[in-house]
Amino acid sequence: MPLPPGQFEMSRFPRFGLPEYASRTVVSLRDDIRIGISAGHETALATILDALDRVEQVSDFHCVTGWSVSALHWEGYRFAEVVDALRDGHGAGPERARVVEFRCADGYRTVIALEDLMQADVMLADRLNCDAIGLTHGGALRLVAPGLYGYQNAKHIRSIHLRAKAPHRRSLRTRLLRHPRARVAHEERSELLPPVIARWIYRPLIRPVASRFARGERNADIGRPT
Ligand SMILES: Nc1nc2c(c(=O)[nH]1)N[C@H]1C(S)=C(S)[C@@H](COP(=O)(O)O)O[C@H]1N2
Ligand SMILES: [Mo]
Repeated sequence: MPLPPGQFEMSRFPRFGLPEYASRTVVSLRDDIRIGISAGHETALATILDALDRVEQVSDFHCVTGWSVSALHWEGYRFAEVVDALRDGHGAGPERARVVEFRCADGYRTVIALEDLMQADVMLADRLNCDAIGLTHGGALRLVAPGLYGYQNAKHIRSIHLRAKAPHRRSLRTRLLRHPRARVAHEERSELLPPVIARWIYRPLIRPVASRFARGERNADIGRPT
């Protein structure tokens, strides 16, 4: 696939994210992940996943700071099938849902338009390039949404909630650094800044942030049983 506007190709898939999450090295546990609708019940996501077919896909990944990696091989479940199963179980409730909030084991959160998550290439993935997704890339389960910038591809998912609208007001920092939709094809890098300005601000952050994430991961190895 040709690179989207403003992206460059990286040969290796780095551990990456917002700097404050670099040393938060916690994975989620598949059986603990909850899914629900705002006012309704929560259920264990695993019971929904266990009834679905497993799927695989090869797709590219684009971080808003400008790096992309191509041809990652993911395995897991189609997100749209998870939503359909939830609707079957809950009747009318999810009909009003417009957004989905993901909360992650490291404290990261993001809110995504449901419409963007119903695309055929959106997955909940538990395997990457033939291995379980570990600490590096968002184990036990992460979102893979190739059409949305990396910051919408929530790692270490702990809960998923379908909601009528976003639960929080967006802070100024969030509005500067992220766009509520984040569609790569529309270069939705920032809610407030034009994309070319956002490119210019983001580019110098790539190396230092990648180093922080690599260091965070190395430190997590210390004391781990061998
Ligand atoms: N839980 C969690 N998910 C996250 C992040 C994070 O810091 N924590 N960072 C986001 C950003 S900005 C990017 S680019 C991708 C990076 O995914 P990777 O570490 O697999 O490269 O994860 C996204 N999902
Ligand atoms: Mo990112």
